[in-house]
Amino acid sequence: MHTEERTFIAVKPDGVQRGIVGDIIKRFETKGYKIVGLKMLQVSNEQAEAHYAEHKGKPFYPALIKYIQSGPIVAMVLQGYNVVAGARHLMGATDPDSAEAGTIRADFAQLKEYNVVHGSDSVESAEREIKIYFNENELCNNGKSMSELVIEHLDNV
Ligand code: RTP
Ligand code: MG
Repeated sequence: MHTEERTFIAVKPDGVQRGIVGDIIKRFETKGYKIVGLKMLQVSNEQAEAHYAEHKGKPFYPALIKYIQSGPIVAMVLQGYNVVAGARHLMGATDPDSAEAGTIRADFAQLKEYNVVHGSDSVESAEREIKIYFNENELCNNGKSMSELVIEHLDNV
């Protein structure tokens, strides 16, 4: 039995400031993942610390906390089969110089300190991160099937 899972994705402040939110969302949408939550927000200190708790104590942690709060992010929850790993595959490696061409980070970024996008690294991380940024009532049941819409419409006219 195969089921859908959810992941937490964020266009980081550099991606928002550079005006490439649409390009980044498009990569996930055209893959076929459903957007079930989407909003722009300014990350609070509490949210930043909760999100990056695993990195506390590492040399890059202070810069990371500053980076994620340096402007608004566009936060989203994607749903689909194997979406956690699949979204990370589309994002590419943490360091854009190591990321495969065609991935978001290879195509849109140059430095790991400004790598434009975040994606959860496991289903457990996703559940934890979604709760930091979204209330359950902000998540929508996105059926996302054009043929369903067409048939439903045609059956009702
Ligand atoms: P993310 O959490 O943002 O999706 O990225 P990731 O899993 O590929 O990488 P992770 O190890 O979780 O690191 C989180 C973010 O911290 C910044 N970083 N800087 N200066 C450094 O050595 C360094 N290492 C990581 C990156 O912005 C990375 O995305
Ligand atoms: Mg990570």
